[in-house]
Amino acid sequence: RAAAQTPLDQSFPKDFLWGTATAAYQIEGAVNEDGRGQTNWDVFSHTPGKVANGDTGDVACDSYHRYKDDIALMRNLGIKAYRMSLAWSRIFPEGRGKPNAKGLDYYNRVIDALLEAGIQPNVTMFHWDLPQALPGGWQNRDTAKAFADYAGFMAGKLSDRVHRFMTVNELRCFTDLGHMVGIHAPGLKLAPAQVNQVRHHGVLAHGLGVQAIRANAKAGTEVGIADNANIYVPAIETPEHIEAAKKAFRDDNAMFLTAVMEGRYIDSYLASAGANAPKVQAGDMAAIGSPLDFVALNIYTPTFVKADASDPRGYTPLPHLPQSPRMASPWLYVGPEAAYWGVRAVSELWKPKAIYISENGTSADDTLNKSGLVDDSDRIMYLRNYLGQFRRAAAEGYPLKGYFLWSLMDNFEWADGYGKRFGIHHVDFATQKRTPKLSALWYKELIRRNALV
Ligand code: PNW
Repeated sequence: RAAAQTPLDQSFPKDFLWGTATAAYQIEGAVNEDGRGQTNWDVFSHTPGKVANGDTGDVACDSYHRYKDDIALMRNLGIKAYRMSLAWSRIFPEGRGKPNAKGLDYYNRVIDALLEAGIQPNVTMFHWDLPQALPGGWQNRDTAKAFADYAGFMAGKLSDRVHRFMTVNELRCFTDLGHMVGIHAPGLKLAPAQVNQVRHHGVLAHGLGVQAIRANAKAGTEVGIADNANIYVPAIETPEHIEAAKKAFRDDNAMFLTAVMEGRYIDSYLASAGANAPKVQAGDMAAIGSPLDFVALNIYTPTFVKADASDPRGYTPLPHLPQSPRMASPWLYVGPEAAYWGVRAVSELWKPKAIYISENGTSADDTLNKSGLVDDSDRIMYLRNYLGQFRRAAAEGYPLKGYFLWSLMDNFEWADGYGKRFGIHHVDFATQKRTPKLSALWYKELIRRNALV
C-alpha cells in the first residue's frame, strides 16, 4: 500500500488516465452508410413502443461525420484517453464473413485523428449493437464464436495503434435487459433456463474474444472487460459488514464478473439455478476465465448491505427507500461509496493488475438557460462525490489507473431515447451543436490539477 496521505491532499496518482466514454450506436448515426449492416438496436428502436418518443439511433450525434468536432471537444478538456466502441456490423455487416473495408476505414480515420490530438484510444469491441443477421442472436452459442472472430480481426487491424481493448460492455445489460426484462434489444422475456444460457453465451463471447485478441494483437496489448457488476456498500464500515459486502458482490455477480475472474460458476449460483443452470461445454470455463490485464468497471448505483446472521447467506441487501436520492434516470440512485467499494471488492477478491473505471456519470434534465449554457450543478455535485471515493481507493493503494466519464456528450440513451442526457457537453439534436456544460469546465479544471478541490 502507498503511504497514507494527509486529509487535505486531494490529488490523484501521477499518470492517472483521465478520459471520457461513448459507444457506437449511441453517437454515430449513419446507420445506412458505407455498407453498415443492420443491428438488433436498429430493429428494436424502429419497433413502435420500444424507445421513448420513438427515438432511434439513425442520426444520433452524427459522429460518423462529425468525429473531428468530438475530438476537438476532448482536446479542449485536456483528456488523455477516449473510450469508444466499434460497430461490429460496420466491419462484418452480416456478423461474419467478408469484412467491409469502408467500415474499417472509418475507425482508422477516428483512431488516427485521436492519436494526432494526443489522445489514447481505448476500444470496446461490443457495446450492445449486435448484427441482426446472426441467427438467434445471443441465444445461439455460435454468436460467441462469431464475436471472437470479429474481435480477433479488429485487434489485428488496430493493435499497432490501440493498446487497450475491452471485449464487451456490461454483461448484465445486454443479456438480462434484452432477454429477461425485455426493455432493451431484442426485447425478449425468456424463461430462466434460457436466460442463463444467454448469460453463458455472453461470458463465453468475452472469453473467446480475449483469446482471439491475444492471438492477433501485437505483444503488449492489454485486454480486459468493461462490466457493470452490482456493487455492494457495507452499511457500517466494520469488519463484519465489509465481509458481508464482499460476499454479496461475489454471489450476485456469479454468472458474470465472478465467472470471468474465477473461470467457474460458484456453488451458490449453481445451487440457486438448479435445473435452470446453463449448459456448459468442455473448455468453456477455461476460456471464460482467460487471464486479463485489467478489469474495467462501470459504476453508477450502489446497493447497501448489512451482515445478518439470520440469513443463510450471512447478509441482507437493503432495498432502496422511496426517499433515497436519485438522479434523472429512475435507476440511478446516488451512492458515491459505490465508487470506493466497487474498486475495493474487485481488488480484494481477485487482485487484478489494474482497474479502470470505464464509465461513471449521471443523467440530468439539462436545458440551455437564457445565455445558451447549461449550469449543471447537480452533475458537478454527483461527479465530485464519486470522484472523492475513487480518490480514496487510489490513495489506499488499490490499483486504480484511470477514469472514463460517461459521457463526452449527450447521446442516444437506449430505451430512454434522447430524453435522458448524460453528457458533459450539451447536444442540440436538431442542429448538432455541441456546447460545454458547466460540468465540462469543472472536469477540465480537475484534470489540469489532477486533484479534487
Ligand atoms: C450504461 N442500470 O448503461 C451503458 O454502458 C451506457 O451505454 C449507458 O448510456 C449508460 O450506462 C447510462 O445509462 C446502463 O439499469 C444502463 O442499472 C442501465 C443500468 C446501468 C447502466
